[in-house]
Amino acid sequence: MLKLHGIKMSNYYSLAKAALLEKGIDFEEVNDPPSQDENFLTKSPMGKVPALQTEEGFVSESFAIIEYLETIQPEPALLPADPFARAKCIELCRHAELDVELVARRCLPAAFFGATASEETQKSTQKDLAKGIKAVSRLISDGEFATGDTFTAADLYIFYSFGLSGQIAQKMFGENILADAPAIAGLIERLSSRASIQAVSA
Ligand SMILES: N[C@@H](CCC(=O)N[C@@H](CS)C(=O)NCC(=O)O)C(=O)O
Repeated sequence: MLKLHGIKMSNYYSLAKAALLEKGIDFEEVNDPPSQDENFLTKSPMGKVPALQTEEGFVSESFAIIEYLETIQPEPALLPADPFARAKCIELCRHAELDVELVARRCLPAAFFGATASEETQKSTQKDLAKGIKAVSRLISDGEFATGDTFTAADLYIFYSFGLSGQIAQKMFGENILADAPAIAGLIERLSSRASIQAVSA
């Protein structure tokens, strides 16, 4: 059986867990915190979670995990079959992670762990975050889900990237990152009642 290694407070672990639940694949959870220990690095070379343990070995990086799950169990699909629609879905996943979540993370140690973020870091984070949010706003559909009328991996990336980023921005800048992004706010609201996401949050 597949084993998902990581910690429940990680948004990427939550994302991978929600993907497994969406697929209806049996899996076990292994509480395994991020670490730079040699043993952990053999599972996840950057020492990050999640890592998925398969019969053939470990896979790190949430998107690689989703791709793997999609291949071993194509239905229900988390990535569209049509090549262009698939590329657009992945484009949205990447922008949510790289241009929203990773930008906000620059201030994560200051927001939650008592570190200091320089004025310059705070300014560039706020500026780049606004840019990333606009990019996601431009790309999301006006349908029920991020890419249209079907739930995809893009919904997972948006839900879990914006969740953490919103908390960081609120703490650091007293800012609601969704104030000028009503379509994303509406999507996240709808997604929060999705069974897989509710099960992960429980
Ligand atoms: N790009 C990675 C990001 C994973 C990630 O950043 N995980 C965080 C927890 S949410 C982590 O393990 N951080 C520990 C560290 O950075 O050393 C993915 O998609 O899986």
